[in-house]
Amino acid sequence: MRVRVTEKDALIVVDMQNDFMPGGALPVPEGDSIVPRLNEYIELFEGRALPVFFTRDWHPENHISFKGHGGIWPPHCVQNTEGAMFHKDMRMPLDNKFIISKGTSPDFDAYSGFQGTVLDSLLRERGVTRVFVGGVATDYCVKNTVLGALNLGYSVILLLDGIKGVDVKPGDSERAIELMLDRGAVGIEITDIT
Ligand code: VGL
Ligand code: ZN
Repeated sequence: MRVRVTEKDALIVVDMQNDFMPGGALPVPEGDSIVPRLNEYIELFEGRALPVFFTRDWHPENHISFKGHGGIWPPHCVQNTEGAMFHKDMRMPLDNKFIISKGTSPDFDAYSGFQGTVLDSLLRERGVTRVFVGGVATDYCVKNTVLGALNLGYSVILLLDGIKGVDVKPGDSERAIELMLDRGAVGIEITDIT
């Protein structure tokens, strides 16, 4: 496959935060292994002055998704804590970079970067029609962000070499990838970009 990055593209890096990395509160196995590859994609977009969006889980202490507050997850990505910070090696462009916080109110959860955020309006304002998506977790926030983008009418390129899943049930990530492709996302690896 050959894919060319165009003026109407944006990159969305999903939830590359310490709590989702090995040693974190809700670790994605090998979540940190995709940092170098994601940095390559970021550099590519940065080099062409194209926007890069970083989503982050940004929960209050009493968030509804936490055990003891009605949810299934251990507390994670609590606002302003070390666990909520981006992995220290993530490349952060100085220009044309946007941080999108989600799951910020106690009573609502958001697996999609579009849910309750300004992500769609920022993309639209910039004339973006296609998004490249990578990050964690394949079977939760990546999946929901990709499906959200498709529902909103964006074309979606799924970065197969820049995603990792949690696999609460074995095979969850593989099934999530199949679902995203079934819905119209196109899966690529960095060598497909020309
Ligand atoms: C996520 C579980 C809970 C994710 C966020 O970023 O995929 N997963 N909150
Ligand atoms: Zn969360």
